[in-house]
Amino acid sequence: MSEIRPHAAHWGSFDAVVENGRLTAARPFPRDPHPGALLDSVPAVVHAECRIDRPHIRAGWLRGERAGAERGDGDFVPVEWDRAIRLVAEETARVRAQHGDSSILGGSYGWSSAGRFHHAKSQLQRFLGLGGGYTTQLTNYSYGAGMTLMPHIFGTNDVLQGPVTDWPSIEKHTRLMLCFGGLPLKNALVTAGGAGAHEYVPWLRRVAAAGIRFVNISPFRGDAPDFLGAEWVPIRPNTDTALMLGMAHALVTGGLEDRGFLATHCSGWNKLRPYILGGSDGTAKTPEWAAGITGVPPETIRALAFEAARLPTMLTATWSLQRAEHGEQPWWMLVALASALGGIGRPGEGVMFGYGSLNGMGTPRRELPSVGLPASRNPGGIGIPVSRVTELLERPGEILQYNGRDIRLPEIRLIWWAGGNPFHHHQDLNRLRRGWNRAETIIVQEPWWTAAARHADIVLPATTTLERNDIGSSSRDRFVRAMHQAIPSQGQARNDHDMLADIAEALGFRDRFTEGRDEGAWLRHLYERWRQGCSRFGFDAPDFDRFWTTGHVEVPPPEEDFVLFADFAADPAANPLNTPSGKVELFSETIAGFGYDEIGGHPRWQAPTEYLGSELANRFPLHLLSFQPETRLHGQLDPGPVAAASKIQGREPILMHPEDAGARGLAAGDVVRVFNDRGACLAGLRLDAGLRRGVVAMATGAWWDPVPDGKGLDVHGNPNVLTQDVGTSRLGQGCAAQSCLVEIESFSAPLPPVTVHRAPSRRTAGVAS
Ligand SMILES: Nc1nc2c(c(=O)[nH]1)N[C@H]1C(S)=C(S)[C@@H](COP(=O)(O)OP(=O)(O)OC[C@H]3O[C@@H](n4cnc5c(=O)[nH]c(N)nc54)[C@H](O)[C@@H]3O)O[C@H]1N2
Ligand SMILES: Nc1nc2c(c(=O)[nH]1)N[C@H]1C(S)=C(S)[C@@H](COP(=O)(O)OP(=O)(O)OC[C@H]3O[C@@H](n4cnc5c(=O)[nH]c(N)nc54)[C@H](O)[C@@H]3O)O[C@H]1N2
Ligand SMILES: [Mo]
Repeated sequence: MSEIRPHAAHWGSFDAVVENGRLTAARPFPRDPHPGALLDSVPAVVHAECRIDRPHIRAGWLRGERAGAERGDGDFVPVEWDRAIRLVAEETARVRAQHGDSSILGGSYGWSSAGRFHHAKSQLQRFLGLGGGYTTQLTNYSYGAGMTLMPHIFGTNDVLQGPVTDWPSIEKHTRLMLCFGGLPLKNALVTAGGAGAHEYVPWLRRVAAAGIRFVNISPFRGDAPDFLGAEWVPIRPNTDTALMLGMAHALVTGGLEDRGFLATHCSGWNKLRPYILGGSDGTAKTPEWAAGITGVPPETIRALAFEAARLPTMLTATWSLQRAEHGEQPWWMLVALASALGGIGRPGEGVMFGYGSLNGMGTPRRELPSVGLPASRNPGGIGIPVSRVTELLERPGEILQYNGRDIRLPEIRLIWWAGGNPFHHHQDLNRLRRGWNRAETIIVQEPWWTAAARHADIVLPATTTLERNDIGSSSRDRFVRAMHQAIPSQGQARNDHDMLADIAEALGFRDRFTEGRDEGAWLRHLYERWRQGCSRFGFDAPDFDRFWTTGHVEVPPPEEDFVLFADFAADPAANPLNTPSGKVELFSETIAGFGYDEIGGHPRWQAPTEYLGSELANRFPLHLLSFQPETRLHGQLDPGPVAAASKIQGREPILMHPEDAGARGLAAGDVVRVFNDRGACLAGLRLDAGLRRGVVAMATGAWWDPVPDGKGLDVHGNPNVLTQDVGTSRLGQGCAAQSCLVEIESFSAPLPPVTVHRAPSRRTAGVAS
């Protein structure tokens, strides 16, 4: 007899099919118009061999090896929950008392799971905030540079977080869509908080049928699905700013710029224009100049500019463009280009970031709150930009500059992570590991033996969403989903909330943490808060009991198309932007005033230290893109069958142009060694003529599996052993993962096995408590 339970995940809503206490299938939510294949991985992953079955403590930590200890040798001692809770509470109290609250790093960045109550990162932050405070993390990996820049330029982050101008407006009004980074299908498999409906592909098909001309400006042809019929402009990675400048030059010299809009809606054109024409630095940013940098022919650059001036045009860039050294520049320059075209705030025109980056961007949505835990407080209050985590660990006491602020870096003694995987998300993992090992104690809450859990001292096994009740919700999705518990806790796993409540009890603040509610009472409470919030926006949601039995609430789509900045476009004096000038800032006095030499007052071309035009390309002649995986969500679902089916001899595939492979004597299906000065990994070679020559691409997310030989060869294929760990600039301090050069050679030694999907070896002998 099978039972069916409604459920939700970042990769889609589904009906959980349960037989004899085991999840046997995840059947797509019937209301989802385009469910994704990632659901096929769920049952195997929930019951995977690499689930953490009970609390574990690193044997060395129990022997007193703390700061400077090498982690990751797999030598763990299983312990009872009571003992784990006691040790964690004592250690937290000790560190707070001896070193202060800011010596605990608890930002705990990561996607956690769908389900807004049991959201692990929020639970941990609430716990650490109530306990006295902690060092937290600011911005994100996704668009950290962009989200720091855009408030200076547009006075808002709506242009990247949404609501962006929606697909119905594009369908009716756009004639040309220039897509930097394309409109990839793979990224729309997920929505943070739980995708009820995957509406991206249906909308893309509709806008394609409307006869819009699409241009995919990307090193990778595969960034646009065939049905768009997109023209492909293969550009060198990290050179988009130069292409945009070349287009702007063609507009200005052709007299095609919208002078009215530039005068009434923008500030700083008088400074940017001379830069484009060469008056301010002696170099005219002609299409010929841009061609030398981008590898795109000057005729193409000119034609793109003239077409964009002639047709109602939407400019868009994926978030990836700003995850690069000087990543602020292409986004700022795209805003400048849209300003020169004059379409900002007109239906179907202007500039938006990330239509192709996540399901739900551009989907029509009503302005409504989403379900969530109330924001927690952090009295300690120190925050560092998230992608500067290694620097934080490496140079305590020193200053980190960020967006006009000088942040003194605290000395971190205790690292605590729940719901994120730094050994997935961070760059230059060998360097991260050295910084990480400086901590005295590392606590990780995880359902699986990820690399982060393997590099912890105290490992607390968390349940998956299937083992608890919750509510799935995202502001980008029309469905709020009931997530019914489908199976019992696996092994001794516990909910993050419950384990933190017990630790809070040992520290004397259980009641403040739980507010006297259990899971059921919290869900009702959060739902009711949401329901009341909705009624203020004129939407009457059903009561909790009806919601819970129906399994979902559907929010009707809005009646009108949405156009971002429409009011501002219509009357900039009456509806100014929230910027110092009230206009779009093509020159920012604020940014110029920070005095950072790597970012000036207006967008400009700056060569990254690593790209195909830099000197380092003589030694490492291939530009590595590490994009989002089609087969999983970051590291999540990597042990599942969908990811396994794509691997080559168990290694993550790397895409390469056939001629680049031929020049190195490599063939499809080979296991190759990808390397630079920072590290090396193995990968399985896949040939793809749709990649620009000199560019290789590998998805993120294969679990880091370094051989313990001291040299750290990752045998599985995690691109973050290769990527560069620098901030985009001192303005954004975003992650610069896309600025990375490598070389590839054949790997002829016997293939080391991939063991990371098995539980680590462990000592069962107890150690006295
Ligand atoms: N090279 C390169 N690196 C990148 C990027 C790139 O483009 N290139 N992209 C970056 C981006 S945009 C992002 S957002 C990051 C993503 O980085 P992360 O968000 O850190 O990656 P995830 O693998 O989703 O990590 C979430 C972790 O939470 C765990 N988890 C799930 N449910 C629960 C739960 O209920 N309780 C607990 N305690 N844990 C749970 C999962 O098992 C998983 O290990 O990666 C970044 N890294
Ligand atoms: N299936 C799946 N979907 C996901 C995720 C996932 O893990 N799995 N992660 C989600 C998350 S957290 C985020 S933040 C978003 C990220 O969304 P994006 O940042 O948009 O995703 P990417 O796949 O890194 O990049 C999109 C494309 O940009 C191109 N590109 C890279 N560098 C350059 C460049 O310099 N110039 C140009 N013109 N193009 C370039 C690459 O070819 C790549 O395919 O994706 C989300 N969607
Ligand atoms: Mo992200």
